[in-house]
Amino acid sequence: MKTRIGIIGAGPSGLAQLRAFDSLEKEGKEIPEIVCFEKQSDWGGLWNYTWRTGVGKYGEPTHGSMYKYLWSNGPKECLEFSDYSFDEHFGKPISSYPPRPVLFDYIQGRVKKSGVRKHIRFNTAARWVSFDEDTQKFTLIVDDLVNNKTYTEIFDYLVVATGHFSTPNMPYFQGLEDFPGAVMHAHDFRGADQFKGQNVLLVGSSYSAEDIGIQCYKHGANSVTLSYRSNPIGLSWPEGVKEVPLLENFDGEIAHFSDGSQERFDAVIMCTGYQHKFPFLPDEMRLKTPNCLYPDNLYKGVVFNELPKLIYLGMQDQYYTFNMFDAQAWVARDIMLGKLKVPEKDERLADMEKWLQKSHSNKTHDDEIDFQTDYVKELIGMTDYPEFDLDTVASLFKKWLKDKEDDILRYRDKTFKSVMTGTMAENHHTEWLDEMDDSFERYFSESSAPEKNPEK
Ligand code: FAD
Ligand code: NA7
Repeated sequence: MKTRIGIIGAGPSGLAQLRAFDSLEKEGKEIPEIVCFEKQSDWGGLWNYTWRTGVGKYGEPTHGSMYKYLWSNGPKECLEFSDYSFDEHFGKPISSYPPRPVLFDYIQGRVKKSGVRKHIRFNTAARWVSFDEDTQKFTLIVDDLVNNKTYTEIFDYLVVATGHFSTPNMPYFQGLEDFPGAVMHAHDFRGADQFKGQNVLLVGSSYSAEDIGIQCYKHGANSVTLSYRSNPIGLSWPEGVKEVPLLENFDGEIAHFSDGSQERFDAVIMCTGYQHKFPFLPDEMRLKTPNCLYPDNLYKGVVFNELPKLIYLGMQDQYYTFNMFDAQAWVARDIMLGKLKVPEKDERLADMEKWLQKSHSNKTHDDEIDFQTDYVKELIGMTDYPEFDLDTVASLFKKWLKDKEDDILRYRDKTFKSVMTGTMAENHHTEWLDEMDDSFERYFSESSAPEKNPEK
């Protein structure tokens, strides 16, 4: 019997796993039987934009957290696949911070070329998993959403690649129930247009608060206020955007903050992060972690320590994304093929402890970048995933942080050189602040006569 591998999720992580096996098959090697289950009707995970919020067509919780006008929040040169460059895909240099549809196109290019779509069953949601100690096999129950049918599949290995930026962490503040305006989580934010002319309060001080805040500014909100719990983002914000300490409660439309200040708002967006949520996994197989750079219980960040045949991809907080998922997927592939040996539990624990201790000593964002760089380096050293200059990528990430500090409204106009091909990125024809159209067509149009942002 051929080894059977089940993959849950066809976002960038699940696709990396499919591509990892495909790269071996292209070398003429025999690969296991693979089935990937994806609850959406297409691949790409979060990059597959949906206008829907709440539940989808078949009543499943909507996975998408991305929004209209989302442009890459880091340089594309930091996420480039080392086996499929931007040059190979687009055939010409493009800017360093493309909009979502352009990156979605790039992700799809590699998997279209490799032909892995045949392994994916779309509109199919994982419902429940169990593991039989005697047979050492997983039973996966799935729902075919289109035909409203439930069925079961048996696997030797299971790869969980369901992402962790989809289930909102939604806090409560006293008086919210009587707040007269819109209250939403970043997960349900689909575009800043609706906040034009409004006074918007965002709770949180991380990526979502920062980007949704400047989206609202760009698209004409009257004022944007970011409320932080631990630390402010601390950038020099344009006029009309400010940071205040933590929200305490509402009195009608008036928000009260912990420094005693108060202000009237039209809308509240909770940019308060997400929960790792695996409703299809029993307690003993569930990864339980906050959003951090080294989730406990995952050997090499991928192998579930309590059950090494269970693999998790992409569960870390992310500086690195696509190429880190690749590095993980290649390691997972070689483990599943028996080419890489998973050591005994004690050794695994010692290895995880080493990384956990290291992660606890991170003090600055630069430390975090170095930490994740070392992690990705170690993984890449374990397999035949094409090596690339990770130290240079780390320096690009640090430059990106500095650029944001220098000018949060203009960092996306900067350009970087690819570490894969040496190609220098192009300047986009229009500055980010003036570019109100994030479509693929507009991005690749020749227009060099930008219209000024009418809101700014
Ligand atoms: P996901 O992309 O979340 O994909 C998981 C897949 O699993 C989905 O297709 C989902 O439908 C499927 N799934 C879930 N549950 C089930 C189930 N029960 N059964 C079957 N299928 C299931 N990264 C960057 O590099 N650059 C950016 O600019 C950037 N911007 C971001 C902006 C936002 C708002 C968010 C939330 C994230 C952003 N990210 C960005 C990070 C993002 O996490 C990664 O780029 C990437 O999408 C993670 O891939 P993934 O495959 O691990 O997870
Ligand atoms: P993150 O990066 O996990 O950040 C969550 C933020 O929410 C962080 O600032 C938290 O503050 C804050 N938070 C969480 N709970 C609360 C409560 N109860 N009150 C106030 N503030 C709170 O999530 P993001 O959505 O920003 O980013 C996730 C991904 O989306 C990222 O990869 C991007 O690419 C896009 P803390 O600092 O913990 O006090």
